[in-house]
Amino acid sequence: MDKPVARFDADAHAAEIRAQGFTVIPDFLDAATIDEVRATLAPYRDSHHGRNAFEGFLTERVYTLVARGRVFERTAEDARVLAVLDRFLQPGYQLTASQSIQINPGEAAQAIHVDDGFYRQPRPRPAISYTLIAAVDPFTAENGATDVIPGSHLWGDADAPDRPPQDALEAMLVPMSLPAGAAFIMAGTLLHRGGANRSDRPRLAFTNQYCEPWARTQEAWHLSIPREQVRGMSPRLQSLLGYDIWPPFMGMVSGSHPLKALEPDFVPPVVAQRPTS
Ligand SMILES: O=C(O)CCC(=O)C(=O)O
Repeated sequence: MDKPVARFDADAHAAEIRAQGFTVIPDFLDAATIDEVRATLAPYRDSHHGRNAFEGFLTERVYTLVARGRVFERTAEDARVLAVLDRFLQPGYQLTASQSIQINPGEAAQAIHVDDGFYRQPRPRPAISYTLIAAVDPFTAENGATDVIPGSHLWGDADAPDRPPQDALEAMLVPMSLPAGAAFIMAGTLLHRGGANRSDRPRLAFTNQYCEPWARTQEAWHLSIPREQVRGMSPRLQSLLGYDIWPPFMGMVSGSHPLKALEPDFVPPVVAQRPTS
């Protein structure tokens, strides 16, 4: 990250997403940033193991990653990523998820899925969310690289006549082999899965996901990140975390702009205006 945005061709990346459903940013994290990511995550080792096959019983996740250190604030508002997202999502789009994903040795492949399946709208349709996955360790076919099905973002619903049958999907998966520091952005409509880790080392990655400003976010940031901490974040990140309005007034707090709730002396109107008798 922190590469000059002027040399970054957001239109070319957007064209790749339109054509195949994903695009790679080869130099997303430099070596110093990778070190910072590892150091910031170190205290959370062994803190959250998957509780089901989807999270992955041998997979460790750190949720609310954006609030776990400055490096994750910076990566969540990386100018290159936002430039690509600007080509798809409406102004005021939100961060919907931010987590690290460490797939440990022996982990099985995840079920094939899409990331914007929460929004139960008929397909084919534009993606309602976009996912960035950054490779902190190199991604290989052996260690659990994300597997994707190129072009599947254009498919209809699971029962659409033009869609390959479920049992044909596995053969269509392509592992996203990436060097450490690379990242890819995919449409929320692209079929993919976390791969099986058949190596003897963990595969560390993190993901930031973004959704339309009118869509419900996966994480309720207003509850998971203390307001004192949000106050110290950049205005853009505050907006990504929902301290913003989808005009004319979606996201309001008792009739006011949600940024008002970040003022140090803010008292919720339901408290300030509570009748005394
Ligand atoms: O870790 C990965 O490569 C992908 C994980 C994933 O798709 C998910 O957890 O939804």
